[in-house]
Parts: sequence; structure tokens; C-alpha cells
Amino acid sequence: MTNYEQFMNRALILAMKGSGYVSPNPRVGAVIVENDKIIGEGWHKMFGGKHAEIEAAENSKRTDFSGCTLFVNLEPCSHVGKTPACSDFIISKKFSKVVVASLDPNPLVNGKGIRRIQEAGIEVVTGVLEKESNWINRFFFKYIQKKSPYVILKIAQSLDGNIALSSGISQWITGEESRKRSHQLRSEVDAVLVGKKTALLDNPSLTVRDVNGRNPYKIVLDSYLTLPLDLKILKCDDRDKTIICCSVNASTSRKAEILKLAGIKILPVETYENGKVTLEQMLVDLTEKFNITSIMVEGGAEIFSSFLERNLIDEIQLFMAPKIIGSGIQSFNNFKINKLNSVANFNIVDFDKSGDDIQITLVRN
Ligand code: AOF
Ligand code: ZN
Repeated sequence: MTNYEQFMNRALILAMKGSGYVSPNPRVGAVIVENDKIIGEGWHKMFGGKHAEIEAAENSKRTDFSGCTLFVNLEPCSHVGKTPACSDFIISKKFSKVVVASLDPNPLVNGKGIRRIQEAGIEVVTGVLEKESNWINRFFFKYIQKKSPYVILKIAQSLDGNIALSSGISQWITGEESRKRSHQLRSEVDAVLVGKKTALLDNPSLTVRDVNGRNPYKIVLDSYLTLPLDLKILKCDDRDKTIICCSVNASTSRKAEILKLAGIKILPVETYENGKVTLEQMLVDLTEKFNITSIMVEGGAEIFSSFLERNLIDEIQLFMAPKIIGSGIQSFNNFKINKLNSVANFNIVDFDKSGDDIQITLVRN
């Protein structure tokens, strides 16, 4: 790693500390360096809060930064939003150089931040650890560019591709370490989503346990609102973070009223011909109404199959246990193709041993 990369790497580590708290904003970290030594560092801590650059400057306790280089993983902003423009701040504090990883795709910024800093005579270097930085802000990028959430499928399966026995029992196929990593992922995404059958069979709480972090929104697809009220996700204390997506018809039923009175959110969605909620519209509405920029889909096989069929998967987090189940419920049970050249292709971007299991990260081709 070059010096530039080392300092930017530190900025990325700091940026990650904002996970779960800054959405729909990006994860941003900043490091201020003088004579190859870090004199201040900070990160964007919460939505609406100070930007990373300001946090780093305050942390250094300096007021004049001539001779200093600022490392920040996202282009400094040029707009006055909830906070003043960081590019103006950088200019007024007389930084000598700014090193950036990714450009900010937000149309309010989008190159203007860098241009403004350069026009003030400050040297700007871009593209340092850009790939890594783009990865940690993949939710933000999708949200800004598509106004729709980044979709991760989390699959815990056996070596032979089963997520449950034929009886439906699935607890537990993967081991403790994989479950802990799933909780880490839950703490980073805005929402987790399950289908009606999984909500009934597993009665999951969909909370963050075993790791630090806040609970995401809990979304359940229940087109006809038939789920019983005593499920954990409907009874929990933070049920104002439970969203049920149902058909427009069901959303005006008495059951919907009861659920709303209990504090649960109901999202009416148009249905496909088969009566199931339209996933495309649901995703856009979840972003528009709840500012959800990322969703981790946790099952079951029918839901996985529907997301695959509609080509709505951005990423798969596959936890595979070295167990063979035989004829059980396959992860994509309902998905069928007739030609091998129409097979869904993903790229493996990472793999790692997770206890006795393996974790594979795949992204859409
Ligand atoms: C930065 N540094 O640490 C972050 C940036 O509403 P505001 O004022 O918080 O602005 C949010 C936008 O600012 C966000 O959409 C993104 O374009 C940029 N985020 N920029 O210079 C930061 N978090
Ligand atoms: Zn800013």
C-alpha cells in the first residue's frame, strides 16, 4: 500500500463506524495528515449530523491547515444542505491538498465540490481506493442513481443448496459465526425482509443480536394480511419499525386497521396477476416513503425465487454449511429456466471461512 492508500484506508475504516446511523446519507470518513502523521480524524456519525471533514478538523483542534492534506473517501460536498458546504470549509481553512476516493453521484454535488476546491488553487487527487470506497457506499449510490433500495439476498444453506428440511425446519443449518455475521449485516442495512411463510414458520424477531448496532426496519410480505397477531415481529416493542406490504384491497380491511392501531406500518402495493405484491413498486415505495436505501432479504425460497425471476438482486451473501440434506427445500425452489444461456449469472467478489461454514459474496453481473 502506498502512503495515500494507507491514509485512505484509515478513512474507510472510520467511515464504516457510521453504518446503520447515516442512511440515506453515505458512509464517509476523513483523516488530516501533516508531515506523514495523522493530526485529526472523524466520520459522519448520524443522518443530519456534521460531515466527516468537519469532524476531523474539530478533532485536530487546529484552525489553520496550511501544509496539511485531507483524505476523505467521498468528494467534499458543494451544497448547503443540513450542514454548510464542506468544499467552502476546506478552502477557508487553507488545506494544501485534498485526496478523494469516490466522486459524489448526488446531482447537488457531482464534481462541483472538487472543481470548487481546485479553482481555489488547492491540489486535488482522486481515485485513491476508489473501488473499496464505492463498495462501502453501494447502498447510497443505488439510492441516488435509481431511487430504489440495494437488494441483498442472505442465504443460509447446506452444501447441496437446501435452506430447510422438507418439513420446513431450518434452525440451524449454518453455525454460530455465520449467524453472528448475519447480525452484523442486519446492523448495516436499513431493512430486513421475509415472506409470509418464513414469518409463520420461523417466527423470527429480525433484530440485531450478538453484535452492537441498531435494529433495521422489519418488512414482511403478506399480500392478504393473514398473519396472526402474536408473531414476534408484530408484538415486539419497536413495532413502529415493522412494515407489512400487502395488496391495495387488503390495506383497507379491518385487519389493516387493527395492525395500524398497534403501531405497525402498512404499505399498500399493486399486485401481479397472481395476486402477489409487485416487488418493483414495493421497492420504489419503500425508498420514497421510508427512505430505505438497502434491504436484506432473508427468505424463504419463494421470495428468493421471485426476486431472482424479476432480476432484482444486487448482491447475494451466501453462507454455506458443510452439511448435506438431500431432498429438502432448495434456496430457489420456485425458479425455473428452460435454456442454460438464460441462467442468472453473478460474480464472486469475496469468499471467507465463517466458522465451519463458508461465506461467499456475489454481485449481479
Ligand atoms: C461530505 N461529507 O461526511 C457526507 C457527505 O443533508 P446534508 O447536508 O447532510 O448533505 C447530505 C449529502 O451530502 C449526501 O446526500 C451526500 O451527497 C453528501 N454527503 N458529503 O462532504 C460527508 N456525508
Ligand atoms: Zn459535506
